[in-house]
Amino acid sequence: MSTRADSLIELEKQFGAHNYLPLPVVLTRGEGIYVWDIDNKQYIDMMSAYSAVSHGHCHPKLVAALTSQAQTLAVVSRAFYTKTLGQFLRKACELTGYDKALPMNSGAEAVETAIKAARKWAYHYKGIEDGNAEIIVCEGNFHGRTTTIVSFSSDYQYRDGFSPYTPGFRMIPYNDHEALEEAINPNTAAFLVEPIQGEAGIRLPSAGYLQKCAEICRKNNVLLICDEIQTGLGRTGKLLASHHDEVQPDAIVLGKALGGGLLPVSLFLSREEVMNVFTPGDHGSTFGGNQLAASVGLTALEVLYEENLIDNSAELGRYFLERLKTLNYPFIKDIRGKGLFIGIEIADPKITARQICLELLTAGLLSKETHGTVIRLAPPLIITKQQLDDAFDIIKKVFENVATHA
Ligand code: IF1
Repeated sequence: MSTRADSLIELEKQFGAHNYLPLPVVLTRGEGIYVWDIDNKQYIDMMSAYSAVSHGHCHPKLVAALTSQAQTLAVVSRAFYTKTLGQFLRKACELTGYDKALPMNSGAEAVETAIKAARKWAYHYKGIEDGNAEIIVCEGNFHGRTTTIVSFSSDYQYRDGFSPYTPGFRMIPYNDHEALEEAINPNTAAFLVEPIQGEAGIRLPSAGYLQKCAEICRKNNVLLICDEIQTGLGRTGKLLASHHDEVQPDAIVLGKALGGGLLPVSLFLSREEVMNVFTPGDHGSTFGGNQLAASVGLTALEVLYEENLIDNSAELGRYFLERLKTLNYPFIKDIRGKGLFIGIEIADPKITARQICLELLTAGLLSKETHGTVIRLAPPLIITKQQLDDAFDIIKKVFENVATHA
């Protein structure tokens, strides 16, 4: 690594909180599926900022929307109406089949919005006594980092030291619809679930799991809320991962790619009855739904269809997964995924996923481990077959190397 890169890393370490352990590379430029570091070395980005960069880096149409909007009007707060917000929300509702949407910025804020909506809905419509509403969540969940959200994490590190925790959550195993049925009681407001668990290691539930959950929720008048922040907007080869099970949840949360890789833009979407629990002053955000975000969000949704990114994710995801499955090394336990959302699980305790990610980095490919054992591959959805073949060659070479040294 160059001394310039070294000194920038040191600078971040000196003045930044140590709440991350980044791979040792300083990125300075991005275009499409590629990024370049400060020494002008090129990488294929197979991580896409955890799916936030599904449209690719610095997409020209999105950058144009961003810059022209920035030069016209960016932020006025929700104390006033603007030109683009309504159009953005209409597009999001029409595409996903919901009546209404509430804009926030980060994913965690959209999840918080979902929690508030579910609770208020439960008090208004289910007649649950104030203070008693419960939300069922799954082991291995990841929904963000706020104090309330980490209160229902099953990951020790995400919670440790951040007590007291917000009550009102009940944990059940993932991919177990019977556990859901058993956990529901008269105080249950909602079931919050990821259609595919990302952080837990690209965990795919059995086919039909979400469908069964939807039936159980409907039967018990419990809201099914799907966190599509990472799995939504084409990542898994459908607009929403819930669609693989032909499920229309009562509500969803979107984020990440909704901001076109440029801005934090998130939404809570639901039916009229649920959204109507919010009245002026109940909930909001200074930046949520600002003109700049609305303009980029609207364009991000348009580009998804104009460039056929959802079908590309489905087709190339299938192709890439098949190719990856030809990699037979003893240190690989499992290769799984849907669309361009793929996890490679490492079996050998002597080889960490991070170590492989470091070697992939050296070989010119960005990826990210999760839970020490899974390498996450989630390239921009604009990637081509040829580019995936290039990525495959790098992965194969690195795996070959790891296998001979293991
Ligand atoms: C970090 C993981 C990914 C999410 C789902 C809500 C949020 C996220 C399903 C919150 C965020 C992130 C945040 C990022 C790492 C990352 C992550 F490894 F932690 F699990 F993507 F896989 N729901 N995911 O995945 O959205 O508030 O961050 O906008 O460093 O914490 P946010």
